[in-house]
Amino acid sequence: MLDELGDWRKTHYTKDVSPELVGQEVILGGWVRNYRDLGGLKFINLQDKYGERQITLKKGDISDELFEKAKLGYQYCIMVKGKVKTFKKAPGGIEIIPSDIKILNKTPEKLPIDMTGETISELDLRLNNRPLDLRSQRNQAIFDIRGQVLNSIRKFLTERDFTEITTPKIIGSATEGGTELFPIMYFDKEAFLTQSAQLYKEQLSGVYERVYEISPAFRAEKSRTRRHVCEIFTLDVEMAFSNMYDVLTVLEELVHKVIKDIRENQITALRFLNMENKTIIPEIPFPRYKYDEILELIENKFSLNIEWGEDISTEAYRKLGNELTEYYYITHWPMIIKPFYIMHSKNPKYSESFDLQMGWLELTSGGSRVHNKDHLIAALESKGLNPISFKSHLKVFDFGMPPHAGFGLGIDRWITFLCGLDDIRESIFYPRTPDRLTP
Ligand code: AMO
Repeated sequence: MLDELGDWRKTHYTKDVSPELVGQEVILGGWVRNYRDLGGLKFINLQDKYGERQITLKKGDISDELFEKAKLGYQYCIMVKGKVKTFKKAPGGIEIIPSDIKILNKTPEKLPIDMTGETISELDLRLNNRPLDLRSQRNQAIFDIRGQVLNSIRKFLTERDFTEITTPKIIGSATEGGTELFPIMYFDKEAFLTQSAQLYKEQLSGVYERVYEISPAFRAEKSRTRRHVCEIFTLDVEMAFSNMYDVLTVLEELVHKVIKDIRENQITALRFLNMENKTIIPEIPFPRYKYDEILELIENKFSLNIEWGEDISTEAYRKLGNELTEYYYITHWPMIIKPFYIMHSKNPKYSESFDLQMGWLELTSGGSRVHNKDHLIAALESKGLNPISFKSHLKVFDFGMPPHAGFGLGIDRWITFLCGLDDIRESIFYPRTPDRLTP
């Protein structure tokens, strides 16, 4: 028999149970992180979204009926009414002496994954049981940092006159002309899931000047690596009356501020993930290397040959990451490997584009955009794309489109790095990969 919620409501979260409350009655609710039955003494570690508190049941001090009832299992959902007491040996120096407990839901005796914190179950198994897995302290730390990053980004950009936008995720034709699109049925027509907010953010920079969006994008890449997923979460930024150099400055200041905020507000999470010493507020400006310089370095240092105009291989990036261990920019990529909307440099072989790297990992790409309609049509054609398919986008460039520039930052990749994770899937509540569509 399970108890009903009835008129019980939480009076506090575990984090709010402070020494000032000693002697007072509180109602807490959450899950049993740990349960120890020592005969005449039982300890419950009750966890909620913020942390945990110890509930102590001593035979004789509480009613026999309650002592008997408190036979609990890992992750039972319970509520506890009780008095706050100081107890040096308890975590946080406080314990709760219960007067009543409600068992709101039970769990099987054997849970599918380890919830004791003693071992970490295998990732796929954890992902199969994700809502349970997310209650682990490790995941609480990861998602506290993820929440902090999103909050800090919003605050930073709002303070700098950026407007938050939201743009369609169902689109009629390819955004970037790539092949990595998921087709869907849109009533009786074919449509696609968007691969990027690119074209819409550009359009809206012609209205609100400085815009950003934090949203999912869909990449039908069959890449089974520890840094690729099919549903990504990106920060898209676009700035009118600006070029690549303005964007480089905003982006490095944003990275600097977000990491400062993490250090200030998430030290417990960082400690839990063993990232306190590794999370260093980076100095700005970040070093800037041109694509040609990077190619030279790769060739001279690692004797790896990359043809001019080719993308940098994973092997080369890995080696580069041993050499350049901080945040840095790679700018002026060859025009031939950049999308149609990227502006060329003075020397048209090169583009006004950049990637932000953290060691070997690419976190961001961006650049100055083409804002002249005729040039944009020519750029589409040079990439083998049909301007007719981009008719509605091109029309916007008849209406006084300002020069603009921007970037897209992969939030999941950044969280993976900031939390020191081995696999990007750990940074996402419900990751989507070529092999995973549930839960
Ligand atoms: P890009 O395609 O480089 O640029 O994407 C931007 C950033 O998103 C992340 N990312 C991914 N993360 C995980 N799994 C994937 N499959 C994946 N694909 C991309 C990376 C990458 O740097 N429209 C441009 C941005 C711009 O120019 O504003 C774009 O989408 O961290």
